[in-house]
Amino acid sequence: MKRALITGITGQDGRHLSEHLVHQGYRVCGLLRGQQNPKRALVEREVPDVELLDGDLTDQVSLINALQKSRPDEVYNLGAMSFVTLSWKQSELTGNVTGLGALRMLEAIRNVQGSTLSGHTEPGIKFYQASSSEMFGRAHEVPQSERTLFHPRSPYGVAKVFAHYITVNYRESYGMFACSGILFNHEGPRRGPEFVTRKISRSVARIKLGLEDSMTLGNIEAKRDWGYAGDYVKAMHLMLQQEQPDDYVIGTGQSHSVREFAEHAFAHVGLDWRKHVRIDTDLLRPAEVDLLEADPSKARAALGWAPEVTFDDLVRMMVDADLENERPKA
Ligand code: NAP
Ligand code: F7E
Repeated sequence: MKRALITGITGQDGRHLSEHLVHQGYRVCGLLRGQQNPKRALVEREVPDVELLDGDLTDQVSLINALQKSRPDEVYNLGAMSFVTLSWKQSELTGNVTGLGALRMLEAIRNVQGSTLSGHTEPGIKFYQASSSEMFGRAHEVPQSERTLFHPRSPYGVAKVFAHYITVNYRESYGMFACSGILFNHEGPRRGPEFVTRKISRSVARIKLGLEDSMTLGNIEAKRDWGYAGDYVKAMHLMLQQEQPDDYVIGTGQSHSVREFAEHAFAHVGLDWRKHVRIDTDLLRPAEVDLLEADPSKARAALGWAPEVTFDDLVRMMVDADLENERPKA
């Protein structure tokens, strides 16, 4: 039985990935931070087979302990301060968790494998780093591939660039089986309500149910390549099953604006978005990422990966799930 350790187990991807790995026959451990993490119960309910271990990406010893307890074949580093807006307000924390957290985990792996600073490690524990399309930021070309220059536009994007390159560097310096998945936006009913797609699907449901009348948005012209999280975690797993470690762009190859997402979501319940959406300039970011669109051809060819859920399916899935969540319980 293969074993995996996942950081960020309480997040959207952690819950999808753990489900996928349990289904593949893995024994899965997840790193849980804090004394009374409010999301513990959620993870225990959704993926009861996962064993939760205490630890925090800002605490190196806790990572070593978690590795010693879980003895994983594969480590998936999904833990991060992942909300771009908050990264301007808590830039140091973002650098520490999202950037240095990856380095701490790589060093923890070297520590438990008994490596020396100069010598190459045996490619024992495989490592996956959750890199992000936010690294492309003010994109130098459209679509973006593994060869596109990085130009991050937020403290979050900058921290992810550090984590990405330290992963590449540990692969090259120590021969570690370390991969980075450069994932474009992926969403679904488990998406945190602070992100724009879930903010919209939740508001649409509440407006349809008569619980609210309007919602606010910031820059509705921003374009993203949105896919479904359940499809994307399969790519993470596939990367660690290859002969050689490498980096891959994962996305759909199609982009849509926030305006289009809202239009589709309101239309799905028979409403006109223009009657319910107000623009709030306080929601604009100090520096915006205008257009992200993936070129996932390498992943398609090398991993045989392709997304299954379309943009329309995704919008419908999220709105339907929120109609169910928000419906007053009898
Ligand atoms: P998410 O829902 O925001 O989850 C983030 C996870 O990180 C949570 O489990 C959180 O735990 C954990 N975390 C935060 N601070 C931590 C710390 N100090 N130590 C350990 N864990 C900590 O994010 P997601 O959407 O699942 O994304 C997963 C990863 O992929 C993240 O690294 C994200 O930056 C990256 N990514 C996401 C996307 C996307 O579109 N979703 C695209 C590209 C890359 P708590 O619940 O305890 O806060
Ligand atoms: O914003 C615009 C906003 O916060 C998308 C994270 O998972 O994906 C995510 O980062 C766009 C931006 O996601 C609102 O200005 C308009 O242009 O949903 P978001 P994100 O910033 O793209 C990447 C790949 C990650 O790696 C990150 O971890 O929508 N927007 N109005 C708004 N955004 C929010 N949140 N709220 C609004 O009201």
